[in-house]
Amino acid sequence: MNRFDPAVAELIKGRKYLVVSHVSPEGDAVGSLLGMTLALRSLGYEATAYLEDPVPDVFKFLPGADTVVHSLDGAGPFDATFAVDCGQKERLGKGFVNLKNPGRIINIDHHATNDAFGDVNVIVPDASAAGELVYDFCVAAGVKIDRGIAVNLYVAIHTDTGSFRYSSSTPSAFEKAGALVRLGADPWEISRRVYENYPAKKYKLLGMVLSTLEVAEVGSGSAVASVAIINVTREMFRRAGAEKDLADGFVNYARAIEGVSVGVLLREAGDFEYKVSLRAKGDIDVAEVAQVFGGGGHRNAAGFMTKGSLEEVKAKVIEALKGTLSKA
Ligand SMILES: [Mn+2]
Repeated sequence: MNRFDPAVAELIKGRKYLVVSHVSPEGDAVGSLLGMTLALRSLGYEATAYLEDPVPDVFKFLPGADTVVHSLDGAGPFDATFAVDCGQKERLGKGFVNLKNPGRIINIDHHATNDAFGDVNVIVPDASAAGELVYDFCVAAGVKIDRGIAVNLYVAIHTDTGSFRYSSSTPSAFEKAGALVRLGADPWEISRRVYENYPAKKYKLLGMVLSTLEVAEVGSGSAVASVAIINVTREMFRRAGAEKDLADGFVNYARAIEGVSVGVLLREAGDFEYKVSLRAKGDIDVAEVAQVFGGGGHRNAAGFMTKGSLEEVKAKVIEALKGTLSKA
């Protein structure tokens, strides 16, 4: 018995499938979405790839990216929907939540905070990326992994492991990445397109964001942590002429500071509304902090949306971090 058998069994029942992933998609969302879509197509099924939000520019080179749809009006009925890299149904976006006929939902994910919203749930928190799970699905389903699938799954694993720097970089992540390189994924070509291909306006925006840096000591006694906070406003995006996804990854600059345990990026999403990204190094579980605010993620990387002024949101985050520290 393979943990993917129930997911593979869904393929016997139908011919028309939907593949979906989360809003604000990053490399693992897009890569695992497209890897799964191409895998289903290679087996002769009809597969529609849906993302509520646009494919970020850096991932537009991924094989199949030009076939992603952003509306499900009039789509379906589907025999089943494969949701990848997504912990909550709502995070798949309104277009999907409102879809009348998605069929059975096969939830394939690696977020420990996944609420098992599927009819079939394959949740593997040990996996470095949902891309690893799509790889396992391909093996279980007898998919011949071609270059297109390999490039997508390599990008999924490469981006979610922080280019194989994070603790999620398990032997299995390296082994699958190695297999994917053998199957046609070219590491330097992919790195060039993903990491050495930024528009100049991203750096203009980064300059403004880094100038907001504050480092604060949080907690007391033995439970003290250094927290680095940066923020990005709608005005900064406007001045840089940048789209919102150009701030993706900025939070890592905060975490990378010497002595800092948690990096925080506050992104102004609307009037008195912030998207908060948390990145930890060390023992603090930031998924726990995100859950206090109804968000989710991983131990080292989590996020949530919240209301309030910039100062109020900062204070709330620091308070929640204190709460987590005192329990650690
Ligand atoms: Mn992921």
